[in-house]
Amino acid sequence: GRDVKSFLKRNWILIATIASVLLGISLGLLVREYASLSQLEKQYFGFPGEILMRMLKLVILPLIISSMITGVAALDSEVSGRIGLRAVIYYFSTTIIAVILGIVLVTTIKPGVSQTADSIDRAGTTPNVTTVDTLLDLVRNMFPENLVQACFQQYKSQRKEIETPMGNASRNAVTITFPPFTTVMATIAQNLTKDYTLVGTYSDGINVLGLIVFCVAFGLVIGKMGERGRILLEFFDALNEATMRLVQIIMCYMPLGILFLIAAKIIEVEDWDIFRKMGLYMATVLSGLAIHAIVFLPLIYLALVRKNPYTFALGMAQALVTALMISSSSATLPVTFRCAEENNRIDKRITRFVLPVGATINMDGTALYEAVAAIFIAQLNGLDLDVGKIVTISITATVASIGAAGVPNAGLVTMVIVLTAVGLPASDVTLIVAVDWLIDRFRTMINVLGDAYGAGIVQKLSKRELERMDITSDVDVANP
Ligand code: DAS
Repeated sequence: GRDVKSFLKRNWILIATIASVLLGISLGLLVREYASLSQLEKQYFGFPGEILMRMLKLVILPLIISSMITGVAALDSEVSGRIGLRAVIYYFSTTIIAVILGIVLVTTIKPGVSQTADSIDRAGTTPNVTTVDTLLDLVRNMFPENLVQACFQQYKSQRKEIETPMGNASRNAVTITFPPFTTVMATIAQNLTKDYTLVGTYSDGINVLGLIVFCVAFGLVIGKMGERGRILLEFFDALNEATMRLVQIIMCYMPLGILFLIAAKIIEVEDWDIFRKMGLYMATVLSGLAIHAIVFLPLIYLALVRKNPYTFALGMAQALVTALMISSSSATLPVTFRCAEENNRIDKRITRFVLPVGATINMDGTALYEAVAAIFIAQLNGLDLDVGKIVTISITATVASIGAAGVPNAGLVTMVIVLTAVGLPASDVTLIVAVDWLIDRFRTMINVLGDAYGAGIVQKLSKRELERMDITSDVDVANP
């Protein structure tokens, strides 16, 4: 009756999106079966999907700037320090849990033992990345030389200018890039494009971490400027509201965009029998992600927030489906904001502060995947890992997931760091490239889910501070 109508009114975008995923998959299979499209026609097919990616990419910059600045300024520095600390502790502990879960599964299921490395046809060639350079770049990019560079990190590493051929898939990519890995991704793209088009255009990648560092500093400063600061705050708050209205419009277009995005992907994939060879490896990663999402994250949420974790996850459904379709936590961020604030009623002073940071450094799905894939490759090489190597993998998988950008295939890129840390040939990353386009979707979904639970948990743990601020603050900027 009436409540069905109101349910449909509230959730029509989610229902339409899920329907369009199913439609897109069947459309893609039909086209594969009955129509042989030229390479160019395949690209045209994906065009509506490319427009969706561009729309989401477009709003990221105003969204991160306005949410981070107002989010930090709305909290006084001591409170934001405490909230930030809670968020970082949550990120670190859930990532460690995900890594341990991955290691337990891959050493139990042993997907790489029954095969050898040469039983799997490799895609592409070895990326040449050094950990030291990456780490140095990581620190350098936290302090961009100017705001323009912070926002539009022209694709060049401090070491050398690398030209990046634009792959077909790169047109669908999100260019929210974490430059050190831009460097690495471009290196890989340079080597892999002939067999495996690595997504990611670099001309206007946004250095998200540099932007976040700037916005936190800027937010803290204007938070202390009294009346004059308030004018700026009102501006950025209005910017945030305008951006979120834009997001609402983009979400109306989403079902159509997603339909063609997934259909084009289905059409584009050539090698399907790779799934047979990599079946056990994929089952290990996917079951790890499922257990983390269905057991561990909900348990932590239930223990700390004392509310039904699955109702919370249901509220995030639109963001989870989006992450599954576009493999990018950063580009899903606008939807993550809307679901967290509208459906799960999380306080804007929390979401604006923790969601952008979470989307950049909190990647449970990626960490689990890095651990599983590294040990899978060790098994393929007949290398049995002692405890020391397992511990090294746990640490580097955690670091690699923090360093990975919220862009497609970032986790594949940072895999090189984990492999080289345990003496495995970096070239073995090419053993898992062929199925990464599918695994990436699922780990991105778990990354987003982990960020969302994090916002809910940090809000609960910060209840006292928020209530005290509500009593004291006259005009509450973040939640008008
Ligand atoms: N696709 C990345 C993300 O957006 C995750 C990954 O590549 O591991 O979170």
